[in-house]
Amino acid sequence: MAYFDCDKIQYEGPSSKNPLSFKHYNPEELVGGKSMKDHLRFGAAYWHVMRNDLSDPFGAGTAQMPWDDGSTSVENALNRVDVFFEFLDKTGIDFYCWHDRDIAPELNDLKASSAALDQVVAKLKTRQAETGVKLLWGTSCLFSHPRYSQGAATSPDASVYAYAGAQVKKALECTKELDGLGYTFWGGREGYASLLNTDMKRELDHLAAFLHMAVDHARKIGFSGQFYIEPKPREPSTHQYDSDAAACLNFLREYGLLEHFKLNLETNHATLAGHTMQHEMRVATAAGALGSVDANTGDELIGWDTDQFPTDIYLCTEIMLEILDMGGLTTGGLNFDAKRRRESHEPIDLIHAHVGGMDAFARGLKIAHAIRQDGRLAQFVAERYSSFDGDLGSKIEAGQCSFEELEAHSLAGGEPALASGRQEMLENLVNEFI
Ligand code: XUL
Ligand code: CO
Repeated sequence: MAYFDCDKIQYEGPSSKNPLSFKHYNPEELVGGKSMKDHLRFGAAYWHVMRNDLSDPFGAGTAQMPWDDGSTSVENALNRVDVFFEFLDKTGIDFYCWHDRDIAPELNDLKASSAALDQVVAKLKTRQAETGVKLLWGTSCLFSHPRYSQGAATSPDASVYAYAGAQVKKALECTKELDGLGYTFWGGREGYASLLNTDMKRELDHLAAFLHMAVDHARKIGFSGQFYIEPKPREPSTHQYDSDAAACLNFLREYGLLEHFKLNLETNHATLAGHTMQHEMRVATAAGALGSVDANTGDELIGWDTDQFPTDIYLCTEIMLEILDMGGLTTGGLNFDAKRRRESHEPIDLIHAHVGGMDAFARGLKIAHAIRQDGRLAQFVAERYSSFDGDLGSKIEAGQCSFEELEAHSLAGGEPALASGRQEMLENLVNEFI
């Protein structure tokens, strides 16, 4: 039974008027000697594609899901797997991500929930083998169930902490079973609403111990995938410990975890933190810790995590510039952690949404590649810092300079003649390529 009313989406080129075609994403087309497919490594989020009913705080779900009987049965969960793979086949998306409780039901009993998970994982494994689809990363839902209302790895209750550990243990084992390329920790409710009832230092210590246990368990079971932390500053907690890339890197360094973790950055989380996505990516790359991307966007006029599909060509260009600059994605991908608007309730809207995101990123890739080939932007930046290539600058960069030498240089050289930053000229240059 097919649920998405279309054939497999084909590349038809920029002049096509068919909304269910790729105008720019041509999977095998080479950009700089590498296929678009390998550059972009698109992933689909099981939670949005299969489980998001498009409800919001003011109203019920609108999404039509004719395949779903609304029950928490394992049978229903198994049925969803086939629908999801129909979706992946039609969009040509090669990777996917899940939370344990998206793919299998929470049965309010650890043993029963884990047994249900095993059944669904077995089916996912079969479907992966049949199709070549890969699991980009798995994660554990440690934020929906009321037991986690005060946090999971930062809960004040050691029994809740233990339950969360048991859940991650199992999710890690399932990720390994599915040859997952990574495992993500998003903060969920790891944060606080009030300091009146919170021992922050203790919670941070507990979180670090939890992540160390995850690393240890991965080693024990032979899981060699990449661990990620996904920063987000607020929502659901007022204050999230993993608030942005810099905060995560500091936490990972402080607790000796940086060698085991990279960052999975999400655009809407960056903007909630008061940053651009490009800023967050640059912070991560500077630390050698950019791992993967949750590809979405927020809404300039709405102050929460709207998880919209990325359609902005500037945004996709900036993201692809950062990815190309770091030498490309390795374990990570561009996971569409994005949902349709509540008004786009038909199954086919899922296809429209992903096709649009894929095409926007394909354009971003081609434009970013062209900007890099052109070389003027990089050359400008290199020249802007070229005074640090001289004798004094090299000494500074090598950590071999003193304030006495800086003073001597300034006394001899007088007032420095500053060059223009030329921001507007560079913005115009980028526009040449858009
Ligand atoms: C929440 C979010 C999550 C993570 C996985 O804002 O982005 O879906 O990506 O837990
Ligand atoms: Co995300």
